[in-house]
Amino acid sequence: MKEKIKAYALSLGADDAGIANVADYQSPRTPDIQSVFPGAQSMVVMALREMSHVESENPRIAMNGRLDVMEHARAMNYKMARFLENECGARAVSVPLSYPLDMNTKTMGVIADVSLRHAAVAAGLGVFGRHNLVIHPKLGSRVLFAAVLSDLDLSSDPPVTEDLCIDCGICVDECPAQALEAEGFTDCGKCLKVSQPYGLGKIIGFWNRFISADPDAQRKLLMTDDFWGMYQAQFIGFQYHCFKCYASCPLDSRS
Ligand code: B12
Ligand code: SF4
Ligand code: SF4
Repeated sequence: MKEKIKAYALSLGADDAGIANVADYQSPRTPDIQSVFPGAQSMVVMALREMSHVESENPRIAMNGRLDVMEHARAMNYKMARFLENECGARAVSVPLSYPLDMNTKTMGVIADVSLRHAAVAAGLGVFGRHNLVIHPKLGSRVLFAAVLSDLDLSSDPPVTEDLCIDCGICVDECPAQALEAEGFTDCGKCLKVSQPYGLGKIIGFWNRFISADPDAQRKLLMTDDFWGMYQAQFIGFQYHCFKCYASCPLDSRS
């Protein structure tokens, strides 16, 4: 059964796939998996390589490449959930790739329902590196993860035991936000300011300025780059402008 599921994942366009029993999914900050999907017993985790768009200094080209991967992953998740239900007799649900996220003032919108990095580790697809991202043994750092939960009782694939990160420190030095200074912790506030310049922080700041401005100043605020960037972000979703920790790591599929 496991081999059949993984072969199907590859046929959908995944670069690699692994399976984790939920007992091996250890993610202390995300909710209990049973509250996400009651009856969940395992997860199929798929790895997708990102192309060279992550190297682009043009934020539209970089983000457009990301949107392509996300659309592909979303279609893969739907097909995998259908396969598990139609061909394997399971109940299955797809995990959000990045969003929807629980946006609230307590978790500050940085805690997912299912942590895909911890899911990938549990499914034997990689290990954490100094950049706090998961490095895949063949694909390196430039990889996204997608997952589908099901009630199939499947065992976990063997974990990666090798420490893949070579501790060169390039990701730390290249981070324009200095968000990776402390080991094992990403300073989300710092990262977000740079990686999502039209995110919630910008929107709150903008509307705070707007409500305390007089009508003439309000009209001027509507003709600023900030407002126009926010306009575009509202239909793109999260709009990443930084991929440096990811792209600077020498561990990529070509190394
Ligand atoms: C919210 C979120 C963010 C937030 C918060 C990140 C964070 N601290 O978790 C922000 C906006 C800052 C962010 C930034 C980025 N993100 Co993001 N993000 C997510 C999301 C949606 C949820 C993550 C989450 O729940 N975190 C909360 C909990 C799980 O984190 P935690 O337990 O506290 O773990 C933290 C540390 O303790 C440490 N850690 C935990 N265990 C261990 C173990 C060891 C050994 C080590 C060294 C560290 C470590 O890692 C975390 C870093 O703070 C996931 C998708 C998903 N559903 O998982 C993508 C995801 C993590 N993001 C991803 C990426 C690529 C990025 C960015 C490169 C932005 C971009 N251009 O795409 C940066 C990288 C930032 C970085 N170097 O850490 C990928 C990572 C892929 C990979 N190869 O690992 C994911 C998995 C999306 C996906 N579908 O693939 N992200
Ligand atoms: S995405 Fe950019 S700002 Fe965020 S941690 Fe990585 S390099 Fe730093
Ligand atoms: S850039 Fe160097 S230190 Fe950072 S994750 Fe990659 S190998 Fe590890």
